[in-house]
Amino acid sequence: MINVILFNSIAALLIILIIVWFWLIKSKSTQVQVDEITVYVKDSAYSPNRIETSHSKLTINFIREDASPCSEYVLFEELNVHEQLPLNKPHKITLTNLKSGNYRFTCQMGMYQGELIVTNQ
Ligand SMILES: [Cu+2]
Repeated sequence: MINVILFNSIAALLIILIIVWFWLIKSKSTQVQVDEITVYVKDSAYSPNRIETSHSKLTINFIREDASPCSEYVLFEELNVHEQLPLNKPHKITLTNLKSGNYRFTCQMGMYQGELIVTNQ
């Protein structure tokens, strides 16, 4: 009897862990199937802040709703991209020749943080 209860408890716990794990993974990253994605700059963060793509060319449509001067520029340091984001107006940045790797994108002072993950090889 005690074994049955123990077994059921472990089974229930495993199911909860699996659900939480998938839910957490899903909420963190956005897998891009098309070659364009919209990223909101608001509430002191990029949303989504983790973008995964298998493309070598990707257009990111930044929509900055955060008036903080801190969010005015977005930098992709490794890709040599440094662009000004207008307030409340979409601004597209097209990245080309993307190679497999992880690329960080940040505001000027690095308070806003995002990551672009390219897996095209
Ligand atoms: Cu900043």
